[in-house]
Amino acid sequence: MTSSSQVSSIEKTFLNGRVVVLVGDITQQHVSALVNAANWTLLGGGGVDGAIHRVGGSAVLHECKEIRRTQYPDGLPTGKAIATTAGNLPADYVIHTVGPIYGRNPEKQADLLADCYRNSLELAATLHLQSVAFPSISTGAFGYPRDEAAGVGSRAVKEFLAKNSSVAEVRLVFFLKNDARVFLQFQNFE
Ligand code: AR6
Repeated sequence: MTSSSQVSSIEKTFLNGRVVVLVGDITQQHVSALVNAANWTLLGGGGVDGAIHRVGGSAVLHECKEIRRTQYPDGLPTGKAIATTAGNLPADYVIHTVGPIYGRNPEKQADLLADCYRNSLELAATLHLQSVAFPSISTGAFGYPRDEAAGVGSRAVKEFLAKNSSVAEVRLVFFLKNDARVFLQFQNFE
């Protein structure tokens, strides 16, 4: 039985259905890859990160630790993306990316947020993945205003899809209906 909080409601689609905006829980999305709004440690945290590790289980954390040890001993830089197993999540992979903390580097924060979307999608394409679900990166603990993040994120997704034909669906998942509403007001898809 699915509880009402687990039901995803589609709010709108763009780009001939390749972009789907919905209200739901990122950990309930049946897709090739879920994107995690991680931090540089890759060792978990609150918000999306906490939920993904909680549902994904120890396999996700184990791979994150291995990636830290072998590839990023100093942590994953902001804007970069790496992939791990999805453990018990209903996806094949988790793509972990680190969004910018709003206000810390004002001249670069929009580019860094765009990098998160671009690099996650490029990694998904390299892995031959069909569908990718994103949370609204940086708009929780990292404080990025939802209106600004909507413009930056949607532009980056649109630019990627214009030059890529292998990723069939990008899902943009918002926890609250009002967050999706703000996104739809400020998106750059149309
Ligand atoms: N499904 C979909 N969206 C969610 C969920 C969920 N289960 N939970 C929260 N959101 P945040 P950030 C929304 O804080 O701002 C962590 O501690 C939430 O409403 O998860 O990039 C990490 O370890 C918000 O709009 O990510 C980092 O230290 C959005 O997801 C730091 O927080 C992102 O909120 C990253 O902060």
